[in-house]
Amino acid sequence: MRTGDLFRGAPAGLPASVPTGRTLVMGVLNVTPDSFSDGGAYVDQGAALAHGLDMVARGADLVDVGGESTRPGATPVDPAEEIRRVEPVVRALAERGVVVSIDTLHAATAAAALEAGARIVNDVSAGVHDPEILHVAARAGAVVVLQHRRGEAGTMTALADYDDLVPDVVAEVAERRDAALAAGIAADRIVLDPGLGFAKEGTQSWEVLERLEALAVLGHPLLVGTSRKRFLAAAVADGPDRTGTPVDRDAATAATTALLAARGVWAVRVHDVRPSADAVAVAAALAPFAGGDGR
Ligand code: PMM
Repeated sequence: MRTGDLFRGAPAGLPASVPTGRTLVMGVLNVTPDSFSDGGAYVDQGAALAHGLDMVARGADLVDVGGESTRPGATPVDPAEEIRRVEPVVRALAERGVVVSIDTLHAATAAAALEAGARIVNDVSAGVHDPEILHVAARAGAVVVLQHRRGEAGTMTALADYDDLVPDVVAEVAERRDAALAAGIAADRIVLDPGLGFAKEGTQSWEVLERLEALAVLGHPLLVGTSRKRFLAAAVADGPDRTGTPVDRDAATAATTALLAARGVWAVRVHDVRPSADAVAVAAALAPFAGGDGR
């Protein structure tokens, strides 16, 4: 059983095939030409499907399909184009039994993806960009990931000025959680995410990551995305001069997965699935011996 300081159970409403006794690995499938680390690799829908299935073979429990890059300064995508990119990929994965999450800001895209078989709505704006998305998710009984951010992709980098970082993030997420409840989303279908790298500078992401207990206190399972993010660069082999590429941060990403799994987060969102699946397995192998007398 999970007992880490961040453990708040698992959201209701997912298929029984989804494990509940350990941290889940959510594989990232960006069907976009411009995501920060893998943009362009899976624009072709056949290649996207193959990559999604490959991630499952490598240990992904969930696949998060996105058709619009959320990186700072990314060009917004029209929902019609976004649906064209993601809907066939969601449907094909869901038909093969994959539990799919749709990473979108748009109610229309969420609705199309849910109709195509997605079970989770992952909105990095937590319903700020398009409030109707919360109603769409509520009607479908979907699990909803509410992520912290401020502003939009084009403005968030300039909005990292907090009175008191961790309490401010928690209060802002709590507001979005309340909006989700008001829209009719059941409390046990809400997952919270601190939004590392979203309106946060490098050291702020590290601080929020260390102090996640403050977010877990709201009582919902947590999903955390560290994968390949710039804040990792300051600590790892690609160095504080940040000359490395996002892929150079995969080992650091897996290290964060091990720590987060030991603490009991519900899920981590990663690009390189296998090392994180192994990190979760390592944490799970240690878990039965936690709380020993130290000898
Ligand atoms: N990060 C990105 C995109 N979507 N969703 C959630 N819930 N949490 C995250 O940290 C997150 C996200 C960053 O972009 P990428 O898809 O290019 O990695």
